Amino acid sequence: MSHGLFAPIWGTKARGRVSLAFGVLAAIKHCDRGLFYFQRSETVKPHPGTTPPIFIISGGRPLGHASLAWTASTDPDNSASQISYTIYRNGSQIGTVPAGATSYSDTGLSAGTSYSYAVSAQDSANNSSAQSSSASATTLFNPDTTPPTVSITSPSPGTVSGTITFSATASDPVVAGAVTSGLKSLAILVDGNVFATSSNGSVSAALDTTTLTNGSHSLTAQAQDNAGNSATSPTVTITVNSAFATKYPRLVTLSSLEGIAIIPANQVITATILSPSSGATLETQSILSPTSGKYTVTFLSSDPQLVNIRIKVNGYLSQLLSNIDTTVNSASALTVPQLLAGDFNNDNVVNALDYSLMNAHWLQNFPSADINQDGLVNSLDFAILKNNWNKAGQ
Ligand SMILES: [Ca+2]
Ligand SMILES: [Ca+2]
Ligand SMILES: [Ca+2]
Repeated sequence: MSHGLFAPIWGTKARGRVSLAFGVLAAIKHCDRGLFYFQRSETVKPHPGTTPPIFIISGGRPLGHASLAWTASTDPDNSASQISYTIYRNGSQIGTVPAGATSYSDTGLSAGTSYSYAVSAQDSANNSSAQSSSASATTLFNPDTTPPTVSITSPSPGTVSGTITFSATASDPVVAGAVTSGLKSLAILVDGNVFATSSNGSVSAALDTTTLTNGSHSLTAQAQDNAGNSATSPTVTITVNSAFATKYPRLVTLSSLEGIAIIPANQVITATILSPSSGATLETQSILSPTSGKYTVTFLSSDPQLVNIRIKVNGYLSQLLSNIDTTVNSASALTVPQLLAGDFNNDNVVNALDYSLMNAHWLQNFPSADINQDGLVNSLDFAILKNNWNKAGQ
C-alpha cells in the first residue's frame, strides 16, 4: 500500500504572504481483483489562505461504494480541524464533510463504472481553495457467485430398454452488474462420462441402452456459467434390461439389379447383420426370396438395437443399410438402391479377376458373366463391367 506524496514545486512571496503550488501524487491505495485504481500527479494552485488537499481514492468494497480520503489542507489562519471540504463527482458537487474530516464515503454507485472525483478545502472564513485535480476510480464488477440451475427432464428413474431420450435443461440467473453472467455449457453424463453437450440451455440425445450393461446406471447433467460456477443435477438412476427390447423382422426390397429389367423371383439374397460400432458380423442370412426382389430379414434377440445390414446378390456389388432399428415394428420396407453388376467372383470388387472370367467365356452362353442375361457374353456385358471397373461393394 502506498501513500500520497506532497511536495512544494514553486513559491512566490508578495506582501508577506506566500503562495505555493504543490506537486501531488494520488496513489493506488487499494487494489482488488485487478479492477482498481489509478495513479496520477497533479499541480494545483491553491486559493490564498488555503492549501488544496492531497486526494486519494481508496478501496471499493462493498460493491457500488467508493471510499475517498485526502490529506488535510493547510492554512495560515486555521488549524486542520477548522478546515472543511466539498466533494465533487464527475464535476458536480455531491457533498461536504465537517471541519477536520478528511474522508468521504460515496455509495449507491453502479457496478463496473468509472467515476471522477475532486475535493476543495474551505477555511473558517469560507475561503475556498481550487478543486484538486481529479482522480478516478472504477467500481468493482458484481461477481456472479450464483451457480446455474440444471435438471434432467428425461428419462424418469426406473427400468428401461431400447433407445430412450436423455435430455436436460439449465439456466443461469442474471446477476445485475455482473458482466460474466450467463450459461456457458451444459453436459449430460452416463455413469460420469459425457454423453452429449450443448452451449445453450437444453440438450437432448438418443441413448441406446443396449450399449449399456444390464443393471443400474446413473444419469446426471452438469452446467457451468461464464463466471466458472457449476452445478450438477440430481442423479436419475435407470435400470437397463435389454431383454425387454423386442426385435421385429423388417422387409427388405431391392430396387433393381443392374443390366436386367426385372428382378427374377427366387433370387438369392444374402443379408449380413453387422454391428454398427465394431463392424463385426453378428449373423448372416441367405435365402431364396419367394417374391421378386423382396426379402424379410429377422433379428436375433441378442442383436443390438441398431444394426447395419449388408445386402449382397451373386454377381453384384453389395449395398449397406445403416443404423437400422431392430426394435421398430414397421410394415414399410427397407429399400436397397440398385446393385451394380460385374462382380462375377463375388469378392465384392469389380476388377481383372471378373474380366478374366468374362474373357474366358467371350461370345459363349455363360450365365455367370452374362450380365444382361441375353444368352451371350459380349460387348454389351463388357460395357457394364467397364463402367463399374474398380468399384467395390459397401
Ligand atoms: Ca451464475
Ligand atoms: Ca469380383
Ligand atoms: Ca449378354
